[in-house]
Amino acid sequence: MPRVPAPDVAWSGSGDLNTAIAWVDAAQRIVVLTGAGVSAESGVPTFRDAQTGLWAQVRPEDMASEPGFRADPAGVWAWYEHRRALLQGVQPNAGHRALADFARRHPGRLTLVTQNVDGLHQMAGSEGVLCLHGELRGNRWLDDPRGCCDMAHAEAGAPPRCATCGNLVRPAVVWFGESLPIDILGQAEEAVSACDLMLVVGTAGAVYPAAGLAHMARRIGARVLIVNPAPSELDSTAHAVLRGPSAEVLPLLLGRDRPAGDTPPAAAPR
Ligand code: BJW
Repeated sequence: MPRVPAPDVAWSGSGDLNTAIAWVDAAQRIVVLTGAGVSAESGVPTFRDAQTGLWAQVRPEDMASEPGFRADPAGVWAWYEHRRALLQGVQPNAGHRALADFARRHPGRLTLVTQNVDGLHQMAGSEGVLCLHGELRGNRWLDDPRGCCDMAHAEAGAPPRCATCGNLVRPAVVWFGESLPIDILGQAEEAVSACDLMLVVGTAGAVYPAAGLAHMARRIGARVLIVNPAPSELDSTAHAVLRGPSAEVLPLLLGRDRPAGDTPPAAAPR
């Protein structure tokens, strides 16, 4: 029986890509936690990659916090408008498609939890995506809306505001120091608590509580497998790391590019 040809990915841990494929095949409930790296091959910048990452250009406390927005609403709004413009025309890549395709072929087996705000998983056809950090294209009121806050008035170079009370419109993303949407985080934790395999893909694993989901998976006895071309803060939590770009690794791992009729070897015992 032919084994899956070794891609340009390195495996750290005992086994190889075929072992990881066997883990996927054996798993009844899989949770996938994705981060910015999943969209890197679509041309969306990550946050922490040296030089190309967003945090190499701006300070997170200035651009991704409520105090930062209150201090300079126009500057922060302009940065988000710029990022929204960059998303125009961006398409999902083979990694996003492999996840959506797997979920379609295996209903109920995969829960997709993302830190990404770019909407590319949804564009690829993934349903029920649990968006921990909100959505870049959405807006909401900065302060709890009053009776007058029903329509926002836009002025050039400034975020829209309520003409009566001045309440500002802000991006519907989760900034540092803000709580994640409690229902979404709860659903993610519930899925993790019932999973037997967690894939952690394209995240530096530096931001909590999202990264804590991987620790939780490990604690409850699930296998934890990382897909990332570079080291992440979660590597020591994982059973194995596949070192490679997700648009190449995910199709191999999740079946899209696997040779028909190939049977991976049985999973190694945990
Ligand atoms: C590839 C690739 C390829 C490249 N293929 N891979 C516990 C301990 C310590 C701190 C805390 C803690 N609990 C809470 C905190 C505080 C804070 C936090 O985590 N701080 C740490 C940074 C120290 N967390 C919070 O504040 C959170 N809220 C919270 O905890 O609320 C409770 C609370 C309330 C009140 C007071 C106190 C607590 C909120 C976090 C919100 C994060 N928001 C952002 C911005 C979103 C909006 C926007 O887009 O502007 O979310 S920050 C940014 O980081 C964004 C991301 O979703 C998030 C994670 O980044 P990600 O996805 O990992 O990207 P990168 O760039 O870091 O990594 C990319 C990876 O891809 C790399 O590993 C590459 O190698 C890899 N890669 N090419 C595959 N082709």
